[in-house]
Parts: sequence; C-alpha cells; structure tokens
Amino acid sequence: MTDTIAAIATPPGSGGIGVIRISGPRAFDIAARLFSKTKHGPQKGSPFESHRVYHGYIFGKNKQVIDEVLLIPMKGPSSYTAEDVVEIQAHSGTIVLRTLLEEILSQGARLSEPGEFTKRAFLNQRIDLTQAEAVADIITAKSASALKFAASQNLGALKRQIQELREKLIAFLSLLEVSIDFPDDVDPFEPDQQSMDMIADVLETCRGFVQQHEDACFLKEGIRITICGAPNVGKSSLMNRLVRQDRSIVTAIPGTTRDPIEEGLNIEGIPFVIADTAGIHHTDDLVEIIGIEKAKDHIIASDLVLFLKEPGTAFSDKEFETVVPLGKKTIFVVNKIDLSDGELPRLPEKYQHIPQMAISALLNKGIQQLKEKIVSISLGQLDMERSSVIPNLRHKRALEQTIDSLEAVKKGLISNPVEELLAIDIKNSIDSLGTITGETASLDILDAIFSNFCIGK
Ligand SMILES: Nc1nc2c(ncn2[C@@H]2O[C@H](COP(=O)(O)OP(=O)(O)OP(=O)(O)O)[C@@H](O)[C@H]2O)c(=O)[nH]1
Ligand SMILES: [Mg+2]
Repeated sequence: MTDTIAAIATPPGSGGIGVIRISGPRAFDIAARLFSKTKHGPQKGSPFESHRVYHGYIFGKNKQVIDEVLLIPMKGPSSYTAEDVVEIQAHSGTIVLRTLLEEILSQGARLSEPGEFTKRAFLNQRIDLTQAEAVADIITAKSASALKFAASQNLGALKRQIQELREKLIAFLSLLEVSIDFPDDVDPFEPDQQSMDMIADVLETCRGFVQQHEDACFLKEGIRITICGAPNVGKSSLMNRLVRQDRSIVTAIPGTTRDPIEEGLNIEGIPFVIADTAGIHHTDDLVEIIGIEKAKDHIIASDLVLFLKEPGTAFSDKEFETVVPLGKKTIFVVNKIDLSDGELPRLPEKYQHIPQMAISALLNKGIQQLKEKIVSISLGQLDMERSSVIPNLRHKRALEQTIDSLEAVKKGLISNPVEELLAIDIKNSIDSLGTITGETASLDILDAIFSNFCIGK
C-alpha cells in the first residue's frame, strides 16, 4: 500500500494564493482532521463529497486557526494522481504555507519527492511517460510554440502514435511466435509483401519522428542568431532594435563592442537567442583580437548568421568566407540605407541563394521584414501547423534503437529469414518503442525523468 504524500505546489514567495496538495489513501482523513467549515474547529464524522469546493479554516495543534482556505477533495481515480487527492488553496506566503504543510505532515503524510505526484499518475496508468514529460515541458516552455507542442503531447498525441506502431509490430511478432512454437500445426513463416510493407512503413514513421526532433529541438532552447560584420556597420544598433532595449553600447567609434552580448528574444512565439559581436577586421589590439575570436566561436555555434554591411561597399567573397563557415544559414543585411539610394550590392553567382535585406537600424526601417525573414529561414522545413508532436532527446535515442532493430528485421526478411532471429529483432524494436511510453522503461529512466521535476508537481 502506498503512503500519503504532501507538498506546496505553488512557487515560493508571496502571491494571491498558495496551493498545498495531498495525495494518497489518507488524504481525506488528514484533511478532515485539520479542516472545519466553521471557526469552532474540526468535527468528527463530517466526510467530504468528492469534487466540491469547501470554504473553511485549517486549525493547528493548539486549536488556533492557521488560515482561511478553500479545500477541494478529489476521490481517486478522478484526480491528478488517480489516488485520493486534496488540494488546499490558502493565502500565499512562505510562513503560512510552511505552517500548514507541517500540520499535514504531523498527521502522517510524508513530504513528496520532486515529480512524485506526476510519477504516481504514471504508475497508476493515468498518463504515460510522454505525457508525464510533457508536464515538465509545459512548466518550462519558453515560447508559445514550445507550449503548443508540449500541450499536444500532454493530451497523448505522441503516446497514440507510438502505441499504433507497437501494435503493428506485436501482431507481426505473434505470427512469428506461433510458427516457432507450433511448427507442426501451422505452415512455416514466409515473409510476404504485406509484412515487408508494414516494416517499411514503421521504419519511415520512426525516421520522420527523428527528423522532427532535429528540425524542432531549437524550439526548447531557442534558435541561436549571431550578428557579425566589420566594425561600425551598426551591429549593436540592430541588436538593440531587435530586442527593443539598449542592450549593447552604440557609439560612432569603431571597435566599441568587445565581448559578445547575448539576449533572449521572441518572434511570433518562437524563441531566439541573439548575440552581438565585435567587428571583425585586421587589428593588433589584443582585446579586440580576443573579441574577434569569440565572435568567430559564436558564429560557428549559431543556427543563423546576420552578416552586416554598409551600403556602397562592394561584396568581398574573402571577407565573407573567412568569417562564416560554408553552408551556415545566413542573411546579408545592408544597414544604414538611410544614407544611400537603397541599391543592394551585387552578389557573386555562388551566393545568389542567400537572401539580402536592406534596413536602417537607426530609423527602424526594414526591421519587421527582417524579423519575418529570420522566422521563415529558421523554421526551414518544419511545418508548425501540421506537426503535432516533437520527440525529445530521450525519445529520439529510443527511436534510433528501434530503427536499428527494424533494419535488421528488414535485412532478414529480404535474405534468409530465420524465425528465431527475426523474433529477437522484432522484440527489441517493440521494447525500445515501449521505453518511450513507459511500458518497458527501467527504474533508472523513471528516476532520471521525475527528478527533473519540481516538488509539488
Ligand atoms: N545613419 C545611420 N547610422 C547608423 C545606423 N545604424 C547604426 N548607425 C550608427 O553607426 C555607428 C556605429 O553603430 P554601432 O551599432 O555601434 O555599430 P557596431 O557595428 O556595433 O560597431 P562596433 O561594435 O564598433 O563593431 C553609430 O554612430 C550608430 O548611430 C543606421 O541605420 N543609419
Ligand atoms: Mg557594436
């Protein structure tokens, strides 16, 4: 039998309300011992009705009111953990919540571990592992798009798709096993077109998921953009325009920015981390040399480069190629067009595919168009409307194992199928898919996932 756990579910500090959550077989009993609808103190034999909101008071040991609260009892399995749960909405303040929690613990509840409420929901099969992970993703979502994918996963979108694949493989495995176990009663297993198509189909779906992870993992951490170019072209001015604050120092003196300066930025609900860097040129100044090295490191690590120029300067292949590695996503940005006739420099044939934008950071011209270009280039192939789930790194690793096992099955089916060997590879693929949803996840995996949660979730 499980014990009863309790924790403060809202973040520390003062606020409108603070919530304490109790879950387990004694949740209702503990609440009844401390709560009363009147100021006279808890009465014996007044059970709660599930899923109702009670207004009343929580009493301490000396029969003194600790706080006026709203109390919500929820009988399992219709609760977050699928156990009996009581949520107490009290005034939010560190002392009042701690005092309430201590009273609850003194009645026999245990302080929950990080993620233990969600872990119980998983162990009681109310949610699968992908949904549990989505809870953490919802809490830490840094952008509207990351939240959208986490919410969809929380509703079971990834779970359903993985289960579908597993069921197809399990049906195939059972055919194989019948033929292995009862060789005299059934015809020997023969690979047919249908099985080959099914394996190819599952393989393709798994590969699609892995690609989806690669295309979209930046949504969690932010797409890294580096602004670079020669000194004084207006890199810091552009940075300040994009983040809408005076983040970088702007002066007319070339060589103003030394250390790279980073700032988070949200465009159309997508998270970016943008870096302003030192102007790249030939110099003997030691500090500048270090700044330029750091700028180059940033460029290498970034997903997109904004390569700035001033109007009227010819495009130099050499200048560009020494700064930006081959194949890096780039936008050429011509700044200070307020000082020119707006004509853009001609690009050599090999760079015709790289977009050019004209802006004036000083006068805020072309910034909106540049933002739109940044979004469209960064998202590339990812179809935000059609995609419903994005596997995380753990899912991706499991999918890669599934792909390896299914490749072995495919080879076996084509060459010389040995039923026993096929069965082993199919089983492996079923197991690796099962680690995603939690059907076959080891205790280590569970611990690793839930220890990343906060206490009270
Ligand atoms: N006319 C005009 N001046 C600009 C524009 N953008 C920046 N400037 C000016 O250009 C000068 C340099 O701007 P910064 O933003 O400091 O340039 P930077 O590329 O960061 O310079 P370093 O950090 O020294 O490499 C400042 O005097 C800015 O006011 C623009 O769009 N038009
Ligand atoms: Mg600067």
